[in-house]
Amino acid sequence: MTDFLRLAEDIAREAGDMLLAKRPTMSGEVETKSSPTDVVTILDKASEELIRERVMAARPGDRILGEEGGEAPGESDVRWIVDPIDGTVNFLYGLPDWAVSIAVEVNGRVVAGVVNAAQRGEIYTAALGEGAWLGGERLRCTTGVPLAQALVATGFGYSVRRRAVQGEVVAAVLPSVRDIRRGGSCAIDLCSLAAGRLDAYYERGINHWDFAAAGLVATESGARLGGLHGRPVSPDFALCAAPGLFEELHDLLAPLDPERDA
Ligand code: LIP
Repeated sequence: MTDFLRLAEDIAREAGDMLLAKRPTMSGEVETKSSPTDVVTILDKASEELIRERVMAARPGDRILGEEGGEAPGESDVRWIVDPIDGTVNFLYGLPDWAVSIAVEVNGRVVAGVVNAAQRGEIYTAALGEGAWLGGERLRCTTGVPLAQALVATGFGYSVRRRAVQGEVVAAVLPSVRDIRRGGSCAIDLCSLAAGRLDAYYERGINHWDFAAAGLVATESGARLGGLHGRPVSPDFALCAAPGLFEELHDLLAPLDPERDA
């Protein structure tokens, strides 16, 4: 596990340094994906290429799932799950909340995760059963926060039909919580929760590469991560908070039927 974590951290650091160096001149070169607001920059692709090359050089035969390149087949029980830039819109606009996210899964279970929030100068790491860390500091999520006092992060998908429902849902949540944050990077939201900077997070429509590494950071900080009605976290729905607050927020969200699109 330590070897996986060390390798993932070295690679995430190298990708983050490359992105920091090239962003000022190259971030404007974009293509669109699922909708006109869903963008991929030339640097998302360059970052994923770099990560794939480094993983393949060190661990030939492992499988890799990446946001931009899809799944590369392989025989190994080990799969690397890569988001080369989570928070691409922030990256494009020069906002600091974007991250390189790398998780290592063994037999379908994430055992190590690294989130390099390079422009913040923060690298979050976690290993299964061994805790979550920001540099030398062990992370613990907030506990005992009632829903009415909770600072809750969420996000919105790129499709208009999904956003219409997400707007309704957040309008219903807002009067019951301290406040809402929309940071623009699922990975950073989950790491911020692990660091006690947020109390809860929910979102419909995030992908495996968005939450694989940061989800481990959050759970290793003591938070519960799951879907609605006892289901595991998935692109259908992600909810994360300390036990207690998780259930309170779940019971507010579930009747709103937030897994639908308009
Ligand atoms: C983004 C997420 C963000 C979410 C967006 C999108 P990308 O990832 O991290 O929180 O609200 O829908 O999925 O596209 O920047 O990798």
